[in-house]
Amino acid sequence: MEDKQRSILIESASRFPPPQGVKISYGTSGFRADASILSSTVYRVGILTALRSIQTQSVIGLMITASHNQVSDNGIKIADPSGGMLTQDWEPFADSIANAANPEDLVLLINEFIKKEHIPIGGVQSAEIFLGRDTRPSGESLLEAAKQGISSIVGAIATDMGILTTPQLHWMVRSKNKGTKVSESSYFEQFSNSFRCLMDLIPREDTSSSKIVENLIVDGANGVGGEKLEELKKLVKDLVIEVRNSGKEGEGTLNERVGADFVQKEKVAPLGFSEDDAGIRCASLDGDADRLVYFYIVPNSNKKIDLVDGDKILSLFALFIKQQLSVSNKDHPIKLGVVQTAYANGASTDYLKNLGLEVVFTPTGVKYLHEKAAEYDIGIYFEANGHGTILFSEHFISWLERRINELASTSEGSEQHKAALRLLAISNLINQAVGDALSGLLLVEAILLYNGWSIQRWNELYQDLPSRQLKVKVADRNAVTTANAETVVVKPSGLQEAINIEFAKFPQGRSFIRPSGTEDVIRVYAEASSQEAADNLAKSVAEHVDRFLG
Ligand code: G16
Repeated sequence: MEDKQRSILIESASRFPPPQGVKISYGTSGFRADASILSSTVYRVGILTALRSIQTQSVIGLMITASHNQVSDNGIKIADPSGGMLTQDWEPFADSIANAANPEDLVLLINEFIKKEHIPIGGVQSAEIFLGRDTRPSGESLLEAAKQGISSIVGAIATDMGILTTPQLHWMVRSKNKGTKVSESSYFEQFSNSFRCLMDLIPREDTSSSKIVENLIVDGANGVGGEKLEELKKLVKDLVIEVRNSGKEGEGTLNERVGADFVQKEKVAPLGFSEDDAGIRCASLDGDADRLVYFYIVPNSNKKIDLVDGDKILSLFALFIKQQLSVSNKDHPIKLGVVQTAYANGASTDYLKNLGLEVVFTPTGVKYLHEKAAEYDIGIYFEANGHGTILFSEHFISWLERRINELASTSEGSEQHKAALRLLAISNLINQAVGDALSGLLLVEAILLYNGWSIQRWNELYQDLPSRQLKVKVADRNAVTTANAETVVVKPSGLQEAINIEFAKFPQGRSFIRPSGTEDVIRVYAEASSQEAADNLAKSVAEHVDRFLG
């Protein structure tokens, strides 16, 4: 590293001292902590993104968000050139620089890394980083720290894209690197146009179906998603969407008893919804709008909800795609795969397998699911918490385009031709960079309309096994290590045996634990044949966690 570059780094790093006595770790989707201790981490991630941009000669994204966490937290997600999450190979470097004790140590680590990775810094190389942030009050000052980190690498520039959802930023990074125009309005245009395109391929008699004419009500978690959905809905005339908890003055606090994480984990209606909404199709976004779940309030039930989670969204998508594939193509072998995690309800996995689909499992975190889904011609991944998308391989899209041309000349307007066009429309409607609640919502709505289904009909695809999730606060969550896609505890020894004894007591019992990668807790999941049994199983497993680690 040249002297000039070294002294710029030493000088700027001295303005962002790391917090004392705290170890910061790269978690499920980046760094996350109380916002008050994050400036040095954000500054250092700014440096990392500049190095990644130089190495790949592509635009990289840096998003300031703590997604579903409470408003006082913040965090960083990083988008790689493809628009996906930062390559896992760089996570150890991210961890080590985040924890370097002083500017000299930091420069030493950077120097070692650029040598190992052959990253030519300090010269003529340029780098560009797109910055985005959600609506958290701490976002503005943290963004400034990111800019300072980026500008401390010679030749790197930061482009502030403003307040965005996380998937918008990922989409912008992907689009820019593919050479297409990038702005927020081009994002809205792409998704609203693709939605219209899919709607035009829905048989007329079905669109006039009276089964789902009622409005859709969306809980925006008092975050950035509600605001963006208000924009998008102006371009999507076929849908009547009412946005609540959109984060406007007086509407409530970000993620506080609202949002997809709250609705999915607690299985209760968010604030702002009442018995008057019973039976109506409702959806919930999380704080940075990369998760989507649906629900409806059961009439006369004291606001009890039936949750239609990520597993059911996955099932709806998988069923529709499978149907369209079988109509559009009889002979060409297409590799269609489904990716889930241990949180997937056992009933959803059975349903998907019964459809004849290949179902594979990865640990929690879109970085794992996305990577696995990319191995298929069409890979559909969803976490039960509502984070997911559908990936179409370039190879498959080329084949599909050829097929559409062929059908256009032999049987234009036939059902076969339309089914192939529908698949192409889906590939443009569903965000290919990362799970996106807004694009996912448009696809759900189009499929429901196509099928003429109410949310209740959709929910009947299969019946969820009752489940319960709990959090346990422990002294050191990193004391737990797991294997087999997080279904088995390896450490501390003896804990898995204790869990096995518990779930053997309950019919259809299943339970696992894992350290959260976004909060300082151990998560417990349990499912069983009745709600009472699932609750009891979760409780006794939580007690074991507390006994081993409390
Ligand atoms: C992030 C990841 C998700 C993952 C979730 C789990 O979500 O992007 O893939 O499911 O964390 O969190 P934990 O490790 O705490 O269970 P988000 O929406 O918070 O960014």
